[in-house]
This record gives sequence, structure tokens and C-alpha cells, in this order.
Amino acid sequence: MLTKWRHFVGLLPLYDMLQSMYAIRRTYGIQRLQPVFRKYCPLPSLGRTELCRGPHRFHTTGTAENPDMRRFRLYKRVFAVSLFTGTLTLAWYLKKQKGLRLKELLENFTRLPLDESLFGSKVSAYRYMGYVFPGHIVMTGVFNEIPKFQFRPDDVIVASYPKTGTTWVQEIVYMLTHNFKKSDDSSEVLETRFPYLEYPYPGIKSLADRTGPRYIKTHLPITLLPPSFENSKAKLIYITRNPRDTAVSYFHFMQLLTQCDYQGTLSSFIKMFLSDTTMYSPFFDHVLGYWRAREDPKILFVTYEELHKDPAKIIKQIAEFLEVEASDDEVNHVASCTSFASMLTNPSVNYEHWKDLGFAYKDKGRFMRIGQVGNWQTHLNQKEVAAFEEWERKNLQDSSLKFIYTLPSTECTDD
Ligand code: PAP
Repeated sequence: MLTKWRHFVGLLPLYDMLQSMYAIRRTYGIQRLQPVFRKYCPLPSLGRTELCRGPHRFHTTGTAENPDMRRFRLYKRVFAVSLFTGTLTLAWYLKKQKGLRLKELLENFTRLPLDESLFGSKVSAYRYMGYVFPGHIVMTGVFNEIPKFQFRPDDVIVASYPKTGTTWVQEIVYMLTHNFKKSDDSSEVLETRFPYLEYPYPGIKSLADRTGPRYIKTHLPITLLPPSFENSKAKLIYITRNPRDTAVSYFHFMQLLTQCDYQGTLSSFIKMFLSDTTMYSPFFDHVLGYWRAREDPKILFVTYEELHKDPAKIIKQIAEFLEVEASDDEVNHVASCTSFASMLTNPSVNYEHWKDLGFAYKDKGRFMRIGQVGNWQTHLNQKEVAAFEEWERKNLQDSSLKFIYTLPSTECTDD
């Protein structure tokens, strides 16, 4: 609709151009333009005497005006006024429609007051059903589509709070379900093979239309999953990570993305994270929602730290959950192909192509940043660690979930 409106406004210069052409014709008697004028700008026939030189629009010959000419001028004015009024009315109507659509779309959303000085580009966030979502996702209207999405028995979903190891599990699942074949630069990129449910690209509708088994990534909390999940036979793997490493990874990611262009310090980001205002927060509601549902046979709950500690063990667990028969050799092969070092250099999973597409800055790090457990130790100061401890204690006091913050073998190298 908006595009059509733009096209309509685009007629104004066309009208202006026709007028100018007419003026040129009057001034210089260019006969070649006559067929065009006859069609688009009907003009009473002018005698040679009425052709004159000089500035076009306001030029008068000084002779008494021909009645045909006067009529023509009148038509021209009526046309110009109608065009102008029509354009204004259309613009007003479209604006009103857009306002109504937005009002309807955002009925249950609350815009969050983000500190705009922290972002280099325009970022907006909305709270919906207790969770924070990016404006560019909300505005697509995807939250009206999610409830209609139908899961199928052969769907595999990888769900997570951002930056907790989603990509890692996605690639493990993909290898396990595709004959243990390692993806390489001839493979499609991960976001095409394993689309992101709520993201505008490729979009929930195109995902719904896909045939065959679907591999779906989502950052939606369990309470906002399409309701069809409940009674489907689709399988969902949820991965989580300790909140300190998650927050540090998230901070770097926000700096990397051109769409966010985060300009603030790590400390400001940590404040946002701990106050549950980063996208897809609250972190603990997200994690604990899936943690409580872990007994559901359709759900497998894994952690980044366990996957780090013993990749083969967790990969085997994932294979069993997906009912994929995998020998020890095959499991070890998957573990080696999905190690951080291997994925870092694999263009089909390392998201380096985002840099060429303009989604990520070329000089602000990389998606596959460091891939460690305990990297928070080199980034957070004592005060921040204390704030995390207090926050974690408060949120986990009634839960049996325990996070792993360091691994004995973890070498905390800086990035
Ligand atoms: P997303 O939410 O944008 O999909 P996600 O894949 O969940 O991101 O998390 C990215 C983190 O997982 C990165 O962590 P870092 O910033 O601390 O380095 C990324 O490096 C890490 N990661 C991805 N693949 C692996 C892997 N194979 N081994 C270890 N860590 C990995």
C-alpha cells in the first residue's frame, strides 16, 4: 500500500515534466513532441504567432488571449488542484490506515524506553506476554501468525535464549539427520537449512509451506510457542548457558550487528541484561519455562557447558532423542565436525557472509567469537560478578537447575 502511495506521489514530477515539455514546445516549437502532447496534454491548436521565446510558465505575449487558450489554462488548473488534493487525501488516508494497523498490531505490546544513546542505529523493543522482542520482528506482524503455525511430526526445533549455543546444536542436529555429512562451502548456509521461526527472513509463512522434514530455530519462550506444539509429535531441543557467558557473548553480538550497532560499554549492557530488558528477556523465565517442561518426551534440555565438557555424550543423547542410530565413530565424527575450531572455519555455519551482506561489521569481531566456558572471568569486574551472583541466587532459589560457570580444563584466554 505504502509503495503504491509512493508511486502516486511520483506522478507529481511527471506532471511537472509534462508541463515543462509543453513550455519547451511553446517556446521553441519542437514539433517532434506533438504526438506525446496530444495524448497526455491535449492542447488547442496554436498559431505560429502565439509561439514565442522567453521564460516559459509566466510568459505572456501581451496580445488578447485566445478563448481556447483560456479554457486550456482552466483545465490545467483544475487538473493540478485535483491532483494535489487527491494526493493529500490519499496520503492522509494511508497514514490513517497505517495508524490503525499499527494500533491493532501493537495492542498487547508495550514499547520499552530504551536508552537510544547506546545504539548507533534505530532500535526499538516491545514487551509482549512478559518478554522483550525486537521492534523489527514485532512490526512484521509475526505474533499474529505464530498461533496459526502448525508443527508436523517430523519437525525438529532448536530453541534457546540468544547466545547460548543455538548454532552449535543446530549443526549437530543437521549432521545427525543428514547421514552425518559435514556441511561445507558448497552447502546452503545454516539460516536457510535451519530457518529462524519468528525472524522476517525467510518468514514464518514460507516455513509453513516447506515440504519434508523441517529444521526450525526459535528464541521464543515456551509460553509463546505455536500452540500446535502441545499435541504434535515434533521434537524440541532446548539449549541454555550460564547467564554470565551468555551476557558477554550477547554484548559482543550487539556490537557486531549493524542493525543494533551497540555503542555502550559492557557495564551498560550488563545493567540491561540484569534488568531483563535485553531482547528475549527475562533470561530466567525463558530458561526455567523449558526446564520445568523437560519431562515432556518431546523436549530435550541440554546445556552449553555439558556439551563442552563431553560433546560425544551429549551428541549421543541428542541422537537417541531424535531416534537416529549413530555408532561411536559417527558420534565422534559429528563432535569433531562441530567443534568450535571446525565451525569457525566453515562458511556454511560461521555467519561470516553476514559481513558481505552488510548485516555485520567487518571490523567488530565475528559471530564465532571465542566459544568458551568461563570467558566472563576476563570481562566482568568484581561488582558485576556480585550483581550476577545475587540475581542468579534470587532467580534459582526455588529451582533444581544449577549452572556451570567454569570448567576445570577451561583456559580463559582473552579475545
Ligand atoms: P544466536 O542466538 O545468535 O543463534 P548462538 O549460536 O546461540 O547465537 O550463540 C553463539 C555463541 O555460541 C558464541 O559464543 P561466544 O560469543 O561466547 O563465542 C559462539 O562462539 C558459540 N558457539 C557456536 N558454535 C560453537 C561451537 N561449536 N563450540 C563452542 N561454542 C560455539
